[in-house]
Amino acid sequence: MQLNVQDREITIKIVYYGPALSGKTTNLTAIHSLVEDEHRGKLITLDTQDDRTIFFDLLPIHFKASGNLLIKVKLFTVPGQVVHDSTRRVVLAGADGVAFIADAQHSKKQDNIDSFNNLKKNLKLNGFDPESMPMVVQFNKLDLPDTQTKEEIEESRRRSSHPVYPAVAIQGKGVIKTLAGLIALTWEELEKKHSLEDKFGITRTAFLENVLSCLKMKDIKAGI
Ligand SMILES: Nc1nc2c(ncn2[C@@H]2O[C@H](COP(=O)(O)OP(=O)(O)OP(=O)(O)O)[C@@H](O)[C@H]2O)c(=O)[nH]1
Ligand SMILES: [Mg+2]
Repeated sequence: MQLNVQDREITIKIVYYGPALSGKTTNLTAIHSLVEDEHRGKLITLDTQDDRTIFFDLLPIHFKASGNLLIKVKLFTVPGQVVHDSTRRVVLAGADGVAFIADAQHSKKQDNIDSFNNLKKNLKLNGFDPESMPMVVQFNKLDLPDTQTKEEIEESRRRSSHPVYPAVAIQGKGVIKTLAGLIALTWEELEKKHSLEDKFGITRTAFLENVLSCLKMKDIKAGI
């Protein structure tokens, strides 16, 4: 996180992590089209080969919170292919929150587990404690056949210490809920570490209302 108390600016870094082809880039594309123009910058997709991320994607979003506080959120994706591990570690550095995008197809279960373990390893290598990193899990591609059932997702939710969200990112479904949930968690953690309420005079509730009103505008219109 970057804090600029004088200019009343906070920059938060969020990283979309997960196995190859789980839909990380698709989440950013969907967010780009769902968030109002005034709240987002350009979606930058760096170095792709056959639509596979080789380096990272970046989408900056921003909004004004009460008390004239400017919140900038930088959304990054990592490349999911196993071979790009060192890039994943670099992109993960300095993250304030992680959205783990799992592929809900039964055939991808092991890939999800391997990627989750890889995430924990890279968090540790970057000096983070995986337990205290704000994190949400998204089960994506629920439009496909042979994906995890509602009951299976419910079971994961019960067992997981992280909030779990269902999604069909290609249709924009679930992506805003995932992001809003993660921003809320991230704020709580940053508040603990940096006493943001004292510094900027903004309460958690006010912050969340600001985030939701900014993120959900088109989402609600689209009936998602
Ligand atoms: N059916 C379906 N396909 C999806 C969904 N989300 C993404 N896809 C497709 O899955 C493929 C991979 O999506 P990406 O977003 O590029 O995946 P990624 O996680 O960024 O992949 P890497 O960059 O290789 O790590 C693309 O063909 C997407 O259109 C979804 O919800 N349903
Ligand atoms: Mg990608």
